[in-house]
Amino acid sequence: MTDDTKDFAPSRRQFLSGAAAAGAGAVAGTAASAAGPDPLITEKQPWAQELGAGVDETPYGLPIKYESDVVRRNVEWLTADPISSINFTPIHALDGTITPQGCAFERHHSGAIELRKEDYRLMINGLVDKPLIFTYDDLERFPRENHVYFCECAANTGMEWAGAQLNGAQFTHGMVHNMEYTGVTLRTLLEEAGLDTAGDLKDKWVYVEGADASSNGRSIPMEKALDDCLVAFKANGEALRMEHGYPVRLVVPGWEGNMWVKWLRRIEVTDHAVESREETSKYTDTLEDGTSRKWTWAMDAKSVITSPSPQMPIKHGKGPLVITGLAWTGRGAITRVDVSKDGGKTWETARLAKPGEKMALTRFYLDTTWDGEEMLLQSRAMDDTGYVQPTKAQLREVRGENSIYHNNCIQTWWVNKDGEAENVEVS
Ligand SMILES: Nc1nc2c(c(=O)[nH]1)N[C@H]1C(S)=C(S)[C@@H](COP(=O)(O)O)O[C@H]1N2
Ligand SMILES: [Mo]
Repeated sequence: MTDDTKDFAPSRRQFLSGAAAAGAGAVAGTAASAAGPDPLITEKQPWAQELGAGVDETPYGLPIKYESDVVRRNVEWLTADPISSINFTPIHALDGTITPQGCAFERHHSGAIELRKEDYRLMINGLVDKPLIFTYDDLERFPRENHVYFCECAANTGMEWAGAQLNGAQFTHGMVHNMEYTGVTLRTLLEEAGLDTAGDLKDKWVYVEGADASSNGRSIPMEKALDDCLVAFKANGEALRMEHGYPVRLVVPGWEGNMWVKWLRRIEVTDHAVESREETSKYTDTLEDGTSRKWTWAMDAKSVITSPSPQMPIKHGKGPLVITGLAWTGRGAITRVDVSKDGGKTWETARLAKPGEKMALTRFYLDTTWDGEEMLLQSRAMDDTGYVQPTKAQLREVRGENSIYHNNCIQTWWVNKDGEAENVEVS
């Protein structure tokens, strides 16, 4: 122990336990005595000698500049132009489950529009007794609910049908976000428009449209519309961002993102599915036998390891390692996630940060020790319907080689001895 460190010397008790633990390889820190003088400990740093920023400098805070790489990213070759396109949530760099709006993926068919609350109108028409038009202020006068839900684009992981394509969980799995929504139930508004929700609603549908040029019209069976759909105007406590549908979007828990109509302008009650572009030529799955499956609404159970992953290499060498990731299911709640280090030969059950919640992201951790050897990392989710996330081979048996959407297969990251990870496929 030098004079430099004397002010910061650990107590004898701390020193002993620290040293013992380090010897056993169980802690990730360095015993203070062994480290030698560390200027960050021993020397007074500039930030302790100067004044910081005043409270008037940042009326609305952004992430600190050192986190400037934690941003949405797009893949240029995916779409012809950025107006009808997609970008990806940096899930590799996030933790917990809530996605900040500022980095939650965007998917637009004709760009994000600026629509003032004053100019906002929502019409309910069709097979209702009392067609109605709501202003934004009107919506705020109905009883509100709060729910956390994930929203996943059906095209998430779609590129991977062709084999391992994109190097990063952000790009393979980042068309998903998870927010706490505040809104009025769709049931409340339909009842206000005179829909007899106790009557015969078999074969009834709602057709929902947005105010943007694409309109993104979708048909939703009445049973789902009355079950848990929300007409939402807040996300994570604040107004929706423009790109997520400000001022009002539809939330369709557990079902494919395309149905979550943004800038919601019209809800028509019908006695048939409209069979719009978005539910016929798009978002439909071609199967192994060449036929196309008509509707695939609920997103099946899925998971991905977010770290380590290609954008999150292991930097610390062997010893304690936290493997973490996200799991979700559109059919209920996640009950269990297993992690494999050997490409699916053996599995260990991960720890769920919290019990899985319905139609929301679940964070899992495997607190483990890395021996410094190569790993083929995989995660496998299970939900409360008993469903187990399939391998890519199992999915291909049903779906053939011609699929784009609804790829919920097990993802593999190959981690080399340097701790770098790469997207690979194991058979
Ligand atoms: N009005 C409108 N709603 C829309 C879209 C759109 O282009 N216009 N895109 C849909 C698609 S394909 C998805 S995956 C989700 C994405 O929601 P986000 O941009 O908030 O992530 O919005 C859906 N709702
Ligand atoms: Mo989508």
